[in-house]
Formats: sequence, C-alpha cells, structure tokens
Amino acid sequence: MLHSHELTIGTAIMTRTHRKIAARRNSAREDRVPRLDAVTRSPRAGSAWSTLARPIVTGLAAVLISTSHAVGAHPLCFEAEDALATVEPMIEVNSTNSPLKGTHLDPKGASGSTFLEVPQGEGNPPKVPGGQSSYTFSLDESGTYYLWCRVWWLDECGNSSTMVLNGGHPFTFGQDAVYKTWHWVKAPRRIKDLKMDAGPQTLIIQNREDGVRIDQILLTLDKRYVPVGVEKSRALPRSSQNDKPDGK
Ligand SMILES: [Ca+2]
Repeated sequence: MLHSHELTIGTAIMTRTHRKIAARRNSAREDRVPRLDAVTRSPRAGSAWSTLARPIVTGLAAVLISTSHAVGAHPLCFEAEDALATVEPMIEVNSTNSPLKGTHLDPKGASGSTFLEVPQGEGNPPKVPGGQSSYTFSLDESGTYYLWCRVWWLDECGNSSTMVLNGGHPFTFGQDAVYKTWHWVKAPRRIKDLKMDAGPQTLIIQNREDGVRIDQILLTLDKRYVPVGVEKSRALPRSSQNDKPDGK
C-alpha cells in the first residue's frame, strides 16, 4: 500500500531482448580493449621493436585489460534464505515445508527452490510486530551500489519490505505494481546508505506487509547491469539457530 511519505522503487522485468542488448553493450566495450596478440605482433624478430617497444606495449595492453576487468566486476548475489537469522512471521519456504506453511507457490520457481515469505494474513497488516531477516556480507570495492531483489508480490497491499543497511535509516523497498510473478526490483539511488566502503556490511529486511516473497539479493556498482531470471549466487554463512528455529 503506497503511503505519501514513502519512497517509490524502480522496477524492471527484463526480457531476453534486454539481456541481449546488455550483452551487445558488454561485447562492444570488450572490443575497445586492444587484443594482447594484436598489439604485440612485431614486424620481425631481433628488430628494435622486439627489444624495446614490444615490452612497453605488452605492459600497456596488460594494464588496459586489467582495468577492463575491474570496471566490469561481477556483482555480489546471495540467496534471501541465507539469512544469518530469520524471525517469524518471516519464514523460509522450500519444497519440504511449503504445504505445511500454507503457501500455494511452487518453490521451484525460486533459486535453490527456496525463498523467504511473509505469508498472507500473518504479516503487517494485519498488525503483527517484528519479523525480519538479517545478513552479513563483504564488499570488495567502495562505491554507491545498486541494490536489487528478486521478489514475488501478492497485490498492492503485499508489495514491499522495510530495509536497513549498516544500521542506517530504514527505507521502503518495493511498491511496484507487478504481481504474482518473480521479478527484479531496484532500490532508489537516493538512499544514502547505498554508498558503502569495502569490507563487512549488514542488511536487515523487515516485515512491512504480508503476501511478500523474496528469492535473491544482488549488489552491483554497474548501472548497466540488469539481473534477469535466476542469478548465480554466492553462499553466505548462516547461524545454527536459523536451521533450528526452536533452539533444540
Ligand atoms: Ca532463493
């Protein structure tokens, strides 16, 4: 449910066509980097080229290629269910417990056949205090990140979560009008806490509405990177209490 004081969130359901466009852009960038074998090809062995210029040009090509890789660094993607701790009514749903939890969504549509959910009727509204998942992860580079989540919203009263990055100001994530299908949603760039230093970080996703499902979380510095479908994820450490909610 949209409130006037809340921030709106950009949405993207990307098609294969978008992916192809992104791939062509990436390919075009790579084409601008000189090929190592092309720039180091000498006119003839034993010439001044081979003894002086070749090592210099080879070194320059190596720097250009290294820089290209740094700019196009891979995003960090992890599973929503890899939370350090999950507190009800936010729950983990998989093929084992989904019938017991009352969800009618096939978990196979989610990465790892597992996702986090605030089940309809158990969240907020109706008002149920608490409920969250928390994460710790590490970033290799400092910068202002793009934060994406792969989500499934039930309806206009079940299309958002509250997020907190590194203990900062809580912000609303979601509010887009794409329902009952998995899709990627991006946090607005105006969130100041998206500017992060390299090193350990914390993220908390809080229950704000029910009918909400979250599959994957992705962070990237590349504004041209648009996640599509299930992304390759990296494992995060999980606490033992998350696997044993009763503490037994
Ligand atoms: Ca998942």
